[in-house]
Amino acid sequence: MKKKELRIAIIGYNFMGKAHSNGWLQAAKFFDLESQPVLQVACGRNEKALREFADRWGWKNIETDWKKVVERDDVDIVDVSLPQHLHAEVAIAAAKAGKHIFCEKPMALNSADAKKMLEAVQAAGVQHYVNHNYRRCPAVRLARRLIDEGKIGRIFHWRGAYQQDWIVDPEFPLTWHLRAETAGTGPHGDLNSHSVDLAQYLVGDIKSVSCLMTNFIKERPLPGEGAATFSAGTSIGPKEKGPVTVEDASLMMVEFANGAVGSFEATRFAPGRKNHNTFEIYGSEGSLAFDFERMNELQYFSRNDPEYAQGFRTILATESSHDYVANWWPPGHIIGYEHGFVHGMVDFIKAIDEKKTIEPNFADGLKCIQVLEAGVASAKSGQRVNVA
Ligand code: SOE
Repeated sequence: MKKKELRIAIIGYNFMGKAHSNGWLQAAKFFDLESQPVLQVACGRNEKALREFADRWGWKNIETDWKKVVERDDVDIVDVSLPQHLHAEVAIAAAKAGKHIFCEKPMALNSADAKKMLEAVQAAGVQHYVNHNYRRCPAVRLARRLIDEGKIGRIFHWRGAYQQDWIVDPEFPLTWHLRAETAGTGPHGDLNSHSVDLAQYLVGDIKSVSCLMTNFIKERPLPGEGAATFSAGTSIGPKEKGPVTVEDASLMMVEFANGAVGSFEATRFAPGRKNHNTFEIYGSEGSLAFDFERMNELQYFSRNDPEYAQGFRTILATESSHDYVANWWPPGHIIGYEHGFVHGMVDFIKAIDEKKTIEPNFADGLKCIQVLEAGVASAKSGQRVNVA
């Protein structure tokens, strides 16, 4: 029997465009889905680059005007793979046109936009998702399972650090990531948004924030044509420079509603740290530690092991009893970065088919933005700030 189709329009075709295209394609190949995702239309401004992208990934049509795309009758899902300053306008228009929305992170530039996005999807009754892909690593899901089973007990501490090194070179150009009008903030929004999402998922809501931000490189060369993508490397722009208007590092301390305390460190100035998204959780019964650069593993310490045998153990989360794994490879045949995206797409399609809520959705995304915004306010005022 021919499956029902869910036709996707992707807006944006750079790094995330690739990761998302692959995700939609793999989802239907490895997982049993009621509906068949169809790569219906790809949208972007540069027609030549868009055509190449669409041909490579198998998008059936191309369109250079996103406003036309969200209105199309042959589209069910709008995949917002754009920089964050464009999320609100596109997502709200897509919701008004009755489309389900798969949105890249961070959800929006600020909580006012995030609220409008949430209201729009609620009014339209469509599915909505913020793509915090790290939540969908089997090892992270295992962390949540151990917490839910009481193995960690009462949580005392969250310690998150998300470090990269791709802008250490002062000649790295002033791409959109480094300008407040397009990125909002620097690693605080780009990286801490992931860490805050993970902390919300594993520990709970955050009540108050103290934050310190700093900027190491005040000016950078203006980017040349085509420099708008995330990549390590040196400047390809002319000698002219412009001001960096986002922070280069953000350090936050938080209090969770359940009484736990936490710290978050986000930087792109940590040489050798490529995508070092890490967390540690310490509780009354045990501890957990995760490092995305070893994403198939979870470190677990149990105070309930006999004392003579206590120590951190490394669990390779590749058994079929670990979330998502049964659909991939046999134990020990590890998975990678792209799988978090595939799992997001699988759960999103299931949420549409089964009319169930998926998390993190726009309500979770709004909470995350509110925490980040409290961080910005705290860094400005030098005071601890309560989360709205
Ligand atoms: C760049 O810092 C980046 O691509 C982030 O934007 C992603 O969210 C993160 O997963 C990897 O690094």
